[in-house]
Amino acid sequence: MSDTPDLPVVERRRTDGTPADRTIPPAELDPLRAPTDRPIVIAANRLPVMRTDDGWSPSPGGLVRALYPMLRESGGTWVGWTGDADDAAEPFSVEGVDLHPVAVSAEEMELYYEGFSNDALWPLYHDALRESTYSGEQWDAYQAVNERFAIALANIAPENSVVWIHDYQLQLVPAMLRRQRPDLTIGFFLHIPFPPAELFTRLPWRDEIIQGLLGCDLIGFQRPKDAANFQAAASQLLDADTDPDGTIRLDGGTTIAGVFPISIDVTEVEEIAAGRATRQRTSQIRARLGDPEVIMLGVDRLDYTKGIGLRLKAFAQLLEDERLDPTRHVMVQVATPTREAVEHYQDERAEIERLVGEINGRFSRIGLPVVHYLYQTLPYDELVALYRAGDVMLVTPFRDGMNLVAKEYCAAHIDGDGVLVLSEFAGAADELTEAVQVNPHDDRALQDAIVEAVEMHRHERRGRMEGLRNQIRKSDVQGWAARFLAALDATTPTTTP
Ligand code: GDG
Repeated sequence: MSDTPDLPVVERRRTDGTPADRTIPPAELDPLRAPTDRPIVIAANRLPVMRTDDGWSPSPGGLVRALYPMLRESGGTWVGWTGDADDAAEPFSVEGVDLHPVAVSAEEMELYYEGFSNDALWPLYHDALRESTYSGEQWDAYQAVNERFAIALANIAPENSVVWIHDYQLQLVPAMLRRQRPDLTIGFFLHIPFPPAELFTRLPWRDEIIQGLLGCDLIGFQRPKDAANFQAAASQLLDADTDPDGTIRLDGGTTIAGVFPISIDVTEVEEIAAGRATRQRTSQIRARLGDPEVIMLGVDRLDYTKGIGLRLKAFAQLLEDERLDPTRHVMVQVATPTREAVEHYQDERAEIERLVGEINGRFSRIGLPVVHYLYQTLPYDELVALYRAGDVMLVTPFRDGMNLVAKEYCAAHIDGDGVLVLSEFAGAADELTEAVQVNPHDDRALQDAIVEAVEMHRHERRGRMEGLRNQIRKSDVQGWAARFLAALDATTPTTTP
């Protein structure tokens, strides 16, 4: 839940240009009952809808598909920004779900969103992979937008309802809301890692962020380590009492830090993968790439956390050392545009494009590039066709909350084949133990992992993929949402200190 839009989805359109999910029929979404009798109110930086020629329709993607039916059933509301600066749209409703826009000005977009959220918090929460910018002006805007969200929630949440707030852009909202509405049950899910205390304490406003989050009854994290890091920060900075079971007590309030690894809509990906059009497109992609023996695939937002550059360097070294052969092995890298106004992202793009040019210049043949690089947001069914075409999927982030691409790749491989190379620093590594796991900082290990994947015997490939697919089927995004909401419902609302 990190970018434009701030949900783990990007616009999904069919290859003929029509939206893949213009409308999500209620019948398709209804089977899951909300695990609480109380109305649910969601808050996220972005609303779960996109503009179409006919108005608005739900943004496609797993998270929205999981939450939409619950909201509709519970008579709930989603509070968020439309994505356009200064858009003070009136509340509206899409397919039975009430949507409540929160206005964000052009200046706040720069200071709160690109600045504090994506140039201070994002790098700090990802191992400080880039220098954070800490600016009082950005912090002021972050507080102002969080306050606006809290006021909107306080005004619209029905009495004793359940409020579920999402991600690092809104960490102050829980305590702001708690002060105004002690009757509410408040949950928060952090989609990105929570850093170790020794990094987190660099943040000039570290106490305020912890206090903000401790307004919750339940905070969900992707990995046990994230929950432990948060507990350690609360204990060290605010002297909160913490229990090994995740309970945190401060000033008469109780918050639980729990672990809820997010997942994907497995059925949706499997259905797209099984479609005739997808199968045809997969064959066409292979043919267009020159029918190579092995297609290696990378799919990422173009973010410096994702390790795209080191993956390209490992591929280049393997070609150089003749462990891979440019006539038999090709790489496709989809790098989705993201946060283009932020300087670290401009630098990362320049470096990746330089590397792609260098590798192609050295190893390609006329009409047959060895790296196919797409700086584009592809239609979702095109992405699934690519997943199916990919023999080896390279997911090598330096740090990643979960990484849904790794799960989507496995779900798309309904043929039971394919190898996933996965960084141990992606949250998905906890569950996807049948992947070829690697420390991406170790260049030789990464090269060896790629060769191991390329040369893996069919029997082993299939055995591992079966394990991966079984694991993913066991925990889809619907189950994730249901587990979080059930745990939240089970907490006792804290009272105002
Ligand atoms: C954050 C956390 C956590 C990518 N390119 C295209 C496209 N995508 C879609 C993928 C996938 C999503 O974007 C990316 O999700 P990830 O999980 O891989 O990464 P982040 O965007 O960084 O997400 C992450 C997540 O939140 C959820 O909690 O897992 O750790 O950083 O769904 O399919 N979709 C389309 N075209 C593209 O070109 N249509």
